[in-house]
Amino acid sequence: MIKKYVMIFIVVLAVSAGAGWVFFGCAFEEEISHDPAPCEEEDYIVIGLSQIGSESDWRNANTESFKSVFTAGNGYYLLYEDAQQKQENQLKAVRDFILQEVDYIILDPIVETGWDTVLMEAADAGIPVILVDRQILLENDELYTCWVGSNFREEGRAAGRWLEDYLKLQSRENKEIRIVTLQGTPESSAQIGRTSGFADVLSEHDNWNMLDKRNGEFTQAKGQEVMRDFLKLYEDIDVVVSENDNMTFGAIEAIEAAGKTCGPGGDMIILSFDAVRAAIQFMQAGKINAVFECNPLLGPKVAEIIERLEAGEQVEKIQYIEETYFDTSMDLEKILKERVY
Ligand code: GYE
Repeated sequence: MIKKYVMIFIVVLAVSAGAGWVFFGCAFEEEISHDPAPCEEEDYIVIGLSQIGSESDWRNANTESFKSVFTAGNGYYLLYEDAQQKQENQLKAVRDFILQEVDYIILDPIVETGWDTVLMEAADAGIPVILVDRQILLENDELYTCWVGSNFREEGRAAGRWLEDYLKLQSRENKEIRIVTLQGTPESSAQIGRTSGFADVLSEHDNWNMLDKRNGEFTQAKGQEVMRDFLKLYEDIDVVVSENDNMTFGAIEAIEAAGKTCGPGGDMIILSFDAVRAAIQFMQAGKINAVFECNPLLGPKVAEIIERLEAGEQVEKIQYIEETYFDTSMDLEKILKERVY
């Protein structure tokens, strides 16, 4: 215990920019409140959060969601590490959290494999690990407490089902449909699930022809680059499946730069995932056909789990977040008004 608080003190000194708020927060609280409880170190729940990076609007909303809930005011001390898209950085972050004897580790694993050893180390140290967003493949599921996130395969299937219905409405259900896919980070569960979910529906349609699938790294720049290549390689593309909104934004730029159009009534049908505000706006502008929601606001749910664990309760191992989809037939103005990310 002593060691933990010594470590926290060192971290507080070292990371003065990030942690300055603790001091200010405490000073401020002491001025306005006679109850100093939240500012005594031993009352903080110390969280180590290993985030993947900042590749997309989704990711930024997800980070913000955690930061807004794990505050000193709520009784938390958050150690935040951005892995800049590298698993090795995440492994190092988790090991640092173990050394600092945090109370909980929150890990958003960039890919599904390669975590067994480090999770064993966390288990040996008695630190519960909560997985968020992406999942991992483990020999031993006991190595993490629970997982909270989206059903990516269902998202992929929903996109496939939406396309089926849309093609029927256009009386194109028996025509050849030429499809390309911009994929997210290879081997991430968001990529694996969305690709395989869409493939489930594709396998039911002999006339759907998947021309190509390439890695767009979940970023706008790479999405644009890959779409530019697709447009050079394939003359007729009917559908673009883009495994996140930011790649979609890049793809739209490439499509328009090539003198083509997309969205309802355009040359290509665009299907996207995440449903961040900018994607809804692109739908309003008639450039995306449908977006399959992936909810990044996991902070409150994880805080609730931690409260239950603190109270000695059991929590469900796998916890899915509810999600929906949006298309241009809906009242997008209203959706945008209610949208917080
Ligand atoms: O769809 C994408 C991203 O893992 C669900 O990661 C997440 C994905 C999200 O950066 O935008």
